[in-house]
Amino acid sequence: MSHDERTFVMAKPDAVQRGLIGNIIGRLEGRGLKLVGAKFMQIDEALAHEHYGEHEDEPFFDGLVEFITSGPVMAMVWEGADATRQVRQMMGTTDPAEAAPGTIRGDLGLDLGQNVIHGSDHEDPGANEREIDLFFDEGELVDWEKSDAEWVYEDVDH
Ligand code: IDP
Ligand code: MG
Repeated sequence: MSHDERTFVMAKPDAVQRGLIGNIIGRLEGRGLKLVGAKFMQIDEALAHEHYGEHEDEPFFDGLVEFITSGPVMAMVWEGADATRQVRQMMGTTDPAEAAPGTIRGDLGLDLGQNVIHGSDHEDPGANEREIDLFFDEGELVDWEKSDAEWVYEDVDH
């Protein structure tokens, strides 16, 4: 399996306000994933509508846009084997009240409307690349060799 799949991850405004950016980054780093882009930013209305366009007909859409634009977020791109699906597993289910202990939402949240983290949907092919393109210019992503790759992946030579 290739080790260079990229996925879009975001610490949502509640995570930023609650001082959980480091906790989230620490979990992803600890897993062996590689950070290749990061941007502390404020999402405006237009970007919120584009990012969550698939939900525009949902009753919760206006509240979702209000929440995601309510304060800064930490937008990130993480790389690794099966990264999109693996991050989704680490996030837990959408509703933190139902998310398994040990997952990010299951450990750090209680409320569906403020569920700490976004990660690209692995069941929506191309969502990861689409979201990365929406939030990052090519020049903002960093190609680099992480020196522990041989200790994360068995098929990388020591
Ligand atoms: P996901 O973030 O786990 O992929 P989605 O179904 O794509 O979940 O929904 C996007 C976001 O919309 C959720 O993370 C959550 O913040 C919000 N959301 C989803 N369903 C509801 C709901 O029923 N009430 C309020 N907010 C919701
Ligand atoms: Mg989703």
